[in-house]
Amino acid sequence: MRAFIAIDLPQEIKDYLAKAQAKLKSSNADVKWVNPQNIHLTLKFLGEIDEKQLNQITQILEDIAGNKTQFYIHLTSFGAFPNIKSARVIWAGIDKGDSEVKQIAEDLEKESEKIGIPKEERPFSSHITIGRTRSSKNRNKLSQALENLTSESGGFSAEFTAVKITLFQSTLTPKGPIYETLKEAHLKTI
Ligand code: 2AM
Repeated sequence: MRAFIAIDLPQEIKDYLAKAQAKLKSSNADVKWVNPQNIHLTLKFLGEIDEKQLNQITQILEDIAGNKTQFYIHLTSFGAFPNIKSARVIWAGIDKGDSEVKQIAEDLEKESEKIGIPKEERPFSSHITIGRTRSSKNRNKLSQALENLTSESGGFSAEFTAVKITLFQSTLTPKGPIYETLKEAHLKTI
């Protein structure tokens, strides 16, 4: 099965990101927006895993989560990869909570490599993907809209407590991916 590990977001954060998408949509850029219910913070993309690796990864999740404490994640900025002027992946960035997220991602990377999961070649950069461009149509308007949204962040930001890490199964369909929770591992209470 195809799987990945992520921080699932509370409903109010999904609603907040849906509002951000609505503001960015006014740029009329050619973007495939992520269904707000599917938005998450990816920690490690696993790709295809077998039953044995599924059991191993479940244990890894328990071990890592059991050693970490819940923490705050603060969303403030909006941007794009590879850069804001030529956006391909449009994201919400995280401010408070970034070092904790990175640490969990690094631990997952290290442990999953031991069970034969391919190593991620790109350096980890915490982000929450909210859309992917299909063409360069109106890319300048989109970059302006992303900058406006970030500068509004004094009044347009959100915070939540990360309480668990989730193993998702991802099934690709012509209508988009379907994500199902396979395992949730809770972080220690503050
Ligand atoms: P992204 O947020 O950076 O786009 C589930 O598919 C998640 O795994 C996506 O949100 C994506 O993170 C991440 N991912 C990493 N590598 C991937 C790959 N090769 N194919 C699909 N998704 C990948």
